Amino acid sequence: MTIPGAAAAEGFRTVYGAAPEGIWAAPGRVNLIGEHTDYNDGFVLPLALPHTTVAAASARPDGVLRLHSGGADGGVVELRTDELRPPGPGPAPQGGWAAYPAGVVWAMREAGLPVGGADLHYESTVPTGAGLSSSAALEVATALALNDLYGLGLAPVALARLAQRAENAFVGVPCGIMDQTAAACCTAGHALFLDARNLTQRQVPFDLAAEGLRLLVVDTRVQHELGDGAYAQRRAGCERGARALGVRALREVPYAHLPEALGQLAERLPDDLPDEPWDEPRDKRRDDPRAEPSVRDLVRHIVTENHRVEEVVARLDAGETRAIGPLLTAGHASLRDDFRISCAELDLAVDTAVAAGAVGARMTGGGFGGSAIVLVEEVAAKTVSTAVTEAFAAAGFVPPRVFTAVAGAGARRLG
Ligand code: GAF
Repeated sequence: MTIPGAAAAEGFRTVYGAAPEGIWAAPGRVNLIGEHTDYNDGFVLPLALPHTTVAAASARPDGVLRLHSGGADGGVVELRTDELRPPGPGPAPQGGWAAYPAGVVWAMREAGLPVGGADLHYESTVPTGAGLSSSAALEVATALALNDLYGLGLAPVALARLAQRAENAFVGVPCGIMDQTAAACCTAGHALFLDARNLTQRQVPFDLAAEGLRLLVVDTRVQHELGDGAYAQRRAGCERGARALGVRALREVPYAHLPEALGQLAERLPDDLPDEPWDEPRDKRRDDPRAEPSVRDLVRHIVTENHRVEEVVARLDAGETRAIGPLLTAGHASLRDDFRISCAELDLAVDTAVAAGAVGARMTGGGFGGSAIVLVEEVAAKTVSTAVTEAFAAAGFVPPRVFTAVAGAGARRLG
């Protein structure tokens, strides 16, 4: 995967007529396991992709922020840093891709940091709308550039928090902290074992090639925006569950106490949705209003998912990488049946991959589209990938994009 550093410098020169002061990059990610656990103060295990967003940038003394993207339509977006405000109700005045970097500048200034104007030009190889965290890559590349240009001296986790603040308060997406921390803190050859409660972290060696394994990413090409309500609905349901159980966050419910917790929820939330087996055909699920999960289902997913993350890390620490496969596949079933955020394309990718001999597979990211990951023996990678592509064709779905993920580096300065 080519890092588009030279293209970003060249693009900057073309747009702004001078060389940039520097070039910074931040990656997309896949999450190995630990989905929707981040905003429940739980565990996640993402790894950075080689796909990156690169920002070529220079500071400006006049408080003007100019933003330009080589991949987006439209010209230069020009804003005044002292006029940046999170949009109120109604259409966002700074909407579109530029809201992400503008939000980072706003978040830094709101935090009292001495950040002024800048010229920025972006190039990216992170697919957008594929659940691979292109937004966080854009935010974190921006945050790192401003950190250096204005000598802020902030640590990567602090940049991740500011990037999340930008996305929550300025863009209006109630995401957790996983994607921004992955973009800021991942290292090549490792997965990042992150405790989202306090951002303590450990780099877990993840070199699949050395073990004759591969991680495939299947981009279903079904696009889903996190801002469209279903993500917020799941998050609100988890918070309701935590309140009913008298805990600050669902992370505090131990796996061993799950049956007891589900019993308490049945008593304390009499208006919770009934236990209804969800037997609609899979292709109807995405738009089915009955697909809303009960609070008990949400809690079951979060508690079992946190446990799966710890189990996966234990297997990786023990050098038993193949043993994580069934845990990944169980994680998919939980997201499909309890959290109810899968879709026909993701289910088909996972089911076909497993039937064709994959070690394990699951959807990754926020859900309702985006990408699946498939852990597969190196020798079976082609067979499995072909099986998935053929199954999509047979189902009449848009052809998926399949590629290999190798754990890449986190955010860094390129020049
Ligand atoms: C999205 C969010 F941005 C993350 O914070 C996380 O909740 C993820 O969905 C699901 O695990 O990527």
